[in-house]
Amino acid sequence: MRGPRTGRTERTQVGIVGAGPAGLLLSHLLALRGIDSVLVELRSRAYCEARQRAGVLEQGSVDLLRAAGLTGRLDTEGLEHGGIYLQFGGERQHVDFRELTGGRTVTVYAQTEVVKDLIAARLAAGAAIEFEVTDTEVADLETDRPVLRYTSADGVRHEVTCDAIAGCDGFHGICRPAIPAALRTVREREYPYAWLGILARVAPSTDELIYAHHPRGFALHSLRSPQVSRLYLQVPPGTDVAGWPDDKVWAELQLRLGLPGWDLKEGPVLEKSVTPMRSFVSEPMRHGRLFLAGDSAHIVPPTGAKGLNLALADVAMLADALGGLLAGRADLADAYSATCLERVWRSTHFSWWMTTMLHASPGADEMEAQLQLSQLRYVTSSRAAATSLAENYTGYPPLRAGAGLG
Ligand code: RFL
Ligand code: PHB
Repeated sequence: MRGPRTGRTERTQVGIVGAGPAGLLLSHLLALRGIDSVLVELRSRAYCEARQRAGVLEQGSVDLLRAAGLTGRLDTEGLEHGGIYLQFGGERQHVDFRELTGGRTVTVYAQTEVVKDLIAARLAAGAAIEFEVTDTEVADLETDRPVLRYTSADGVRHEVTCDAIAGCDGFHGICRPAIPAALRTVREREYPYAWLGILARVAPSTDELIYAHHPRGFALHSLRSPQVSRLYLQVPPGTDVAGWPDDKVWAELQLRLGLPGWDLKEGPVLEKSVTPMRSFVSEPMRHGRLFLAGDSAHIVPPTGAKGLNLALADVAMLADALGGLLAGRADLADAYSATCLERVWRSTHFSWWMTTMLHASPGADEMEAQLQLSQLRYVTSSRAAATSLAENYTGYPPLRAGAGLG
């Protein structure tokens, strides 16, 4: 391997590590405030735009993207949903978010599309995004001139002096570990199951998402467009997709989602992958001039559809905090971690609650199954319990529209 070519020293206001939804939206929100940033990303643009992940945006996330001028395609292609179905014990019950929350909804619009829209908007504005960088490092975090170093795709080593650094580099990134271990507290739970997800070229068989509790394990019917469906199956952790040919996936989905008189339509499988399930929170989300946002600081299991929404909410808050800090006011930056963590813990609890209510734990006895079924019957028959689910799913507390824009 050749060493990096001659180093280059540069200056920006905010160095951002990671071009996922958190890093991209932060760079956009900062630009709206006239703040410069340099955004570095390990992967290629094509890889970032193709990665299949989340699908559900809270209303507050949609409002935030709209206020930031990013909803051109979302407004025409996003599918607004006023509720979900919970299926258990051979019944399918609707939870009506609009009615329970005074009109709040969620929007199905794939994370890949959010990422494409953000990359296009940043590049059109002439932003500095470096894809396919290597050897990213952050240093001097306890000074007011932290440094971001990386090697760009052409082999040149860069050293960028910043006023602040945003660690938006996901769960496996380098920013969280740059905080001394003695100053970090981690709370974590691994679940004894994973999700096998498929993307299929077939019209959705449902008008709203179906979350199904089944003795064979959890299943979810989600969607992407009038022509493309997204479906998930609970599988053991570490499952190899090679052991799940398409016909086996469809047969299992038919068993877990099936109801008399309802037809699950099948189609060609476009993508298939397995996702582990984890709850993880690392506190605090700030160390000196390094601020963590999104999956770099916290992970939730996907059952509550919260990960992407938390990432967007963090950077809305961070744009405000950095705007203040760069103008000489530290109050919002000082409050950043505690303010974000309140929402993070609410979503962590909600995601854990949805996950444990809906999945079959290996070795679980009939007692556990009956407790889950009782909870599901309660949530679909008590207005108070249904309202709690609806208020959390659509976003609690609702994200202030325009947050991050000053
Ligand atoms: P990301 O998206 O992981 O982006 C981090 C970026 O940082 C880059 N990176 C580096 N760059 C430079 N130098 C380094 N050393 C770097 N190390 C890493 C990475 O390449 C990457 O591009 O984090 P971000 O921006 O915080 O966004 C978080 C979301 O991606 C995540 O929370 C959601 O996808 C979670 N999630 C869901 N969230 C929802 O809100 N609603 C959902 O319906 C939902 N469904 C899901 C999900 C996640 C899933 N998977 C696969 C984990 C469904 C699934 C199956
Ligand atoms: C998705 O459409 O990918 C999706 C929807 C709801 C979830 C998780 C993932 O809870």
